[in-house]
Amino acid sequence: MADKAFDAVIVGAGFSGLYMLHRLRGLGLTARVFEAGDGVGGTWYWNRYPGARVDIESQEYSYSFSPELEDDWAWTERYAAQPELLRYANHVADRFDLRKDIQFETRVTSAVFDEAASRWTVTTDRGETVTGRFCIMATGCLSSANDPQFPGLESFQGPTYHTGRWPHEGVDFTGKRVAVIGTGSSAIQSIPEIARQAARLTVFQRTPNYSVPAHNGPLDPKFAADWKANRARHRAEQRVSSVGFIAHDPNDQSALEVSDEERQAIFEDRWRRGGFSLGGAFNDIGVNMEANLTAQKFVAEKIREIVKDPKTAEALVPKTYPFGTKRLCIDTGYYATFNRDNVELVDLRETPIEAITPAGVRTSAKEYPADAIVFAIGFDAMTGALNRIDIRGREGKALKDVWADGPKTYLGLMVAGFPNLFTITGPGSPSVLSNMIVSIEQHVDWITDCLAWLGQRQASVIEATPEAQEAWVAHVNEVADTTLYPLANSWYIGANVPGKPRVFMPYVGGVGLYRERCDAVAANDYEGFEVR
Ligand code: FAD
Ligand code: N01
Repeated sequence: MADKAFDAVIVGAGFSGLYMLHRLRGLGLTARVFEAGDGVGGTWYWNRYPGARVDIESQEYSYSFSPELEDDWAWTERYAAQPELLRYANHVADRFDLRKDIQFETRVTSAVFDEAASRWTVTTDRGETVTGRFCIMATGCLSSANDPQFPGLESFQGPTYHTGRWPHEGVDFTGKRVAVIGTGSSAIQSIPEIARQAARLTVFQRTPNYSVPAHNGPLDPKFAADWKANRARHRAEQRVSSVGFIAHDPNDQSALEVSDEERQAIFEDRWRRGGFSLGGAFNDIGVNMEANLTAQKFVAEKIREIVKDPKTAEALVPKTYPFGTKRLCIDTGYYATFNRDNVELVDLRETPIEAITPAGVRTSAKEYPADAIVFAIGFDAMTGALNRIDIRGREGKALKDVWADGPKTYLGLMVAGFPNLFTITGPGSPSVLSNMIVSIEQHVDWITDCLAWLGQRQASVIEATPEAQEAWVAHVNEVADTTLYPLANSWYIGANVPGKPRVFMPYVGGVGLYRERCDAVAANDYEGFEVR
């Protein structure tokens, strides 16, 4: 790869980077993609822990930009597992001949805007430097794993794993005593699988999560046929929906306007359907605490029904934040796993972890022996991957300094002071509150249209104005404050990373409304942006 000056440099080869590259090629632009991993797929490349799979039904969680691609790919399960998703990402890379512009095993360490040349200089950990007129961050919202910070960690004698950096060759826990720390989505998916294999599993829980059964299984051929026959309509529905997928099936009734029996029947129906449809049961669960309490109570009863030991069941019932204000977990047999003789739950609210010891995990009550430890402790979400790159805009200002009090963007797409730098699914966009593939496609399409428009006008620089950015940030906060989301200590608000500023990062306004807003900005000659 001799050419070192590109129209665009893209960082990341997950679903965002792959589609971005494809669209830029369509514009006739040159691009280089840098990817830290040695393959494509992003999330599905890194998160190879047992049980990893989508929480949105496979057809919905797939690209829509190419009918031919949709025609020649058939999902095997209702919720595709990580290996199938990784195969899909590789299939896309091959089908559109994307690999030749992707440089793997290369981490971008800095991106610096040269004001005189209006170009980004991008440096990698291999010591090479390239330039691009545009720099597009496809670095992912959940790609920088939180490093475990427990005292004594280095003394542990056995292997340790982070769910977000799982060994490619897999891990055999047969006959082993395993400790899992964390009870978020990654833990909830992996715990039932590890429990089946390990001799003994100890789960260390700091905060219980709401989890709903996936009812996963082989893809129903009737469902697949319906999807195919009505695909155009389903795709259109996704794009205008609030969350980017239709299985959510929002019911426009208040939880408080129906009788207790009717409410129970609606919840039961959605529990039977599985997945996120429970979140769509009523229109006020996310905004009205009284309505939310009905959902909290419903799930709590389910947990008490499933888990036989009352003390364990009680510990698994979330009590400190409203239902749905952390991303709902979608599981296969999670709660029932605690009925197994070889599984124990340790409630860290009662007995916190004091240290990792050479032989296991010590809480304030006792030491739990372990041969291996799995850290399912999540990610420095939304800003982590960006802040780990030294990104410098006008006057050499560093993005992490500009964001010291929390991220500020215009539409989640650009940052004032950082011309020609785009963030795919950046903070301030619906991203993690949605079916991310739908949000990714929308951002990539918007950026592509924007670059085409700049080309037509022979303009070379686009930059968010500080005023438009302030107004957008105010809007994002205003909308979040009308909901119950800010009441949870979630990663949406940065609460999971010690010292991270507490700012509600994603845009709660909904995928459809957000799309309208972005389209209106573009139609209005990129209102809120300065173009030269
Ligand atoms: P990623 O897939 O995270 O890809 C970003 C890539 O950028 C990575 O490969 C990374 O190595 C690379 N990168 C980052 N920084 C650098 C750098 N400095 N230099 C070079 N390369 C870099 N979303 C859903 O909508 N539904 C789901 O069911 C769902 N399940 C998920 C399950 C897990 C376990 C996780 C962690 C996330 C899940 N998500 C889900 C969110 C998921 O991240 C998105 O759906 C989607 O895959 C994001 O694609 P992306 O390309 O934007 O980012
Ligand atoms: O991470 P998390 P994740 N000591 O941050 C605990 C997507 N995803 O990797 O809640 C003890 O949710 C922490 O406790 P607390 C999805 O968007 C989707 O599971 O901070 N415990 C929590 O229990 C998801 O939301 C799927 O008190 C510590 C857990 O670790 C996002 O990725 C699957 C701790 C971390 O949970 C992140 O999920 C996987 C400490 N020091 C991921 N630090 C699907 O189902 C943290 N914890 C598709």
